[in-house]
Amino acid sequence: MTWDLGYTRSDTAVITSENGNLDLYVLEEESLTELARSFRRLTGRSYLPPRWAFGYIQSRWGYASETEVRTVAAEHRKRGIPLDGVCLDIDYMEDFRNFTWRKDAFPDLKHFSEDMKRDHIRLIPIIDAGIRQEEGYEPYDSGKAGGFFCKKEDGSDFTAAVWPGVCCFPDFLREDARRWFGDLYRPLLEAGIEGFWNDMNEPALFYTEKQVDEAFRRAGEVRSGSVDYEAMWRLKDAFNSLPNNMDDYRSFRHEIGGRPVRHDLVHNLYGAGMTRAAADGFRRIRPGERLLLFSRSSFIGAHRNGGIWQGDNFSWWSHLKMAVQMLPGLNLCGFLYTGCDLGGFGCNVTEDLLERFLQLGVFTPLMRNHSALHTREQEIYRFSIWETMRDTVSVRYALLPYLYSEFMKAALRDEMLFRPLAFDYPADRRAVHTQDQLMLGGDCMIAPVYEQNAAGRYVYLPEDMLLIRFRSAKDYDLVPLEKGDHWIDLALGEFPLFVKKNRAVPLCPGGESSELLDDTAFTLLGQIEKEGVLELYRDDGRTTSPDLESGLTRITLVPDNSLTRKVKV
Ligand code: MIG
Repeated sequence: MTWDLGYTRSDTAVITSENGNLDLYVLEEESLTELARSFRRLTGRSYLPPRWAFGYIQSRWGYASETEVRTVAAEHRKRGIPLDGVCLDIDYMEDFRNFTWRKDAFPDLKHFSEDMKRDHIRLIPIIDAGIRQEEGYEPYDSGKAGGFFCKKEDGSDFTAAVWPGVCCFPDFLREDARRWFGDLYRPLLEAGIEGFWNDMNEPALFYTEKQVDEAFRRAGEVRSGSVDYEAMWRLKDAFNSLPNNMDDYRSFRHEIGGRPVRHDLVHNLYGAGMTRAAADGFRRIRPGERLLLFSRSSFIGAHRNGGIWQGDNFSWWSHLKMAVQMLPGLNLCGFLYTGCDLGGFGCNVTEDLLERFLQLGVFTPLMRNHSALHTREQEIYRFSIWETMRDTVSVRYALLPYLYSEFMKAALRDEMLFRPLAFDYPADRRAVHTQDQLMLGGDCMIAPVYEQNAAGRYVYLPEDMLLIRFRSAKDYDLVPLEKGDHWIDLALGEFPLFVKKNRAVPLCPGGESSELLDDTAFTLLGQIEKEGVLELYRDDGRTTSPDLESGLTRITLVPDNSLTRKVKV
């Protein structure tokens, strides 16, 4: 499909589909908020992660052994940097084969994962879409026997190279193939794993044999011809077009209702199907449990089955801003459990950039520091300002019961967690054009710093609000501000949260893991001039059938002259 949104003509949107098929749904509502809700009512309730998934997660492409992961965890614990999870990237597998783990590096995964859980840290392994084509490797053998892989036109299995070498691709658009794939997670679940990330499920293809042959043929033409500038581009293109090649995507088929369907026509459903395969598998294998699942590729509808992370960003200031701006779009689609690779995935981060990324991450449901192989090591403890970063993460833990509550209320009421100001203040032209601040839940607004060397920023307040300028969970300023534009001083270790009048944000005492938080004693921060209510949702953090009403505690906010007060609930 092509979406030409004001590209050809700035006042016209043109959507064209290659095969002429287009189902268009038109939703009409009185407001953007209502529109978002009715879209979600149509597409289904958002995925609910377990509560521990709101903790800080450390990740890096390259962690290759139990010893290494234990060291990462210990460095956090030693310094009091809160931590709830460590991701295992492809390096934990045997030769990148899905559903295996290196016996030399992880001799007893079950024992290891249980040990980590005793320390309130979960392991979160990655699973890729491609299955290595290799007889004797169980997932390949069973997939082959079931005929579950995508096929070429001649009926043979489509293959392409990805990390494990030549791979076959499960046909996630088929019920029986999804069921087979979902069951492959069982050994990892039995080893105590409670969370996964699904990757490479666009599916990403490094190359096919056919395209390599073609590239060499084209390169050969250049070699024998006269050397000119066009030949140079042809040579370059021959090899640059190997990965994720459109001809490859056109060359394989899915089976839908017994009929073959070309992949490129259903491309975006592939990652969504993988997410569904995993989620359905979890429902069968662990009924009544919420497991963590987030995916790189997905689609409308699969927000019922898992979250997504924002993909391979870079350690760039512009990508920090972009991460802010991606949140409402994802929320609109129902993907509430989301966040970006904090610090940036590609390139080498600077310490100020990581700190500013973390300050955004304090508020995003997925708060994960992730970086690519060969980039600068990006764990908080690698940096001279690690104490500042630790204090920033500590704010997340003080806010965690509240953020979890806001998330659950949004999910169970089919609302967005992050909204552009335009949704809440449609008549306020200044608010409508504000693109670097977001409403968060029912009471708050965020306005992250996303520029290097900035000692603060301008913030537009669409109504009177209380500024909380955080330095740590215990150290913050409270400044009541009036509606309008304000310059807010925000030195490197400082970041703001704005709270509407007559609302309050509860801070718990904090802790090193989500499981160790006391969610019965809070400090309420807010400017209360007339009576208000704080609705705090709590549950066991794992049940799959949460009940909003019975989980809600209503805390009455009584007018007073103080900006803080203690409550027991
Ligand atoms: O080709 O597994 O987006 O998060 O670290 C790269 C290695 C494959 C892409 C993911 C990234 C992950 C990386 N993967």
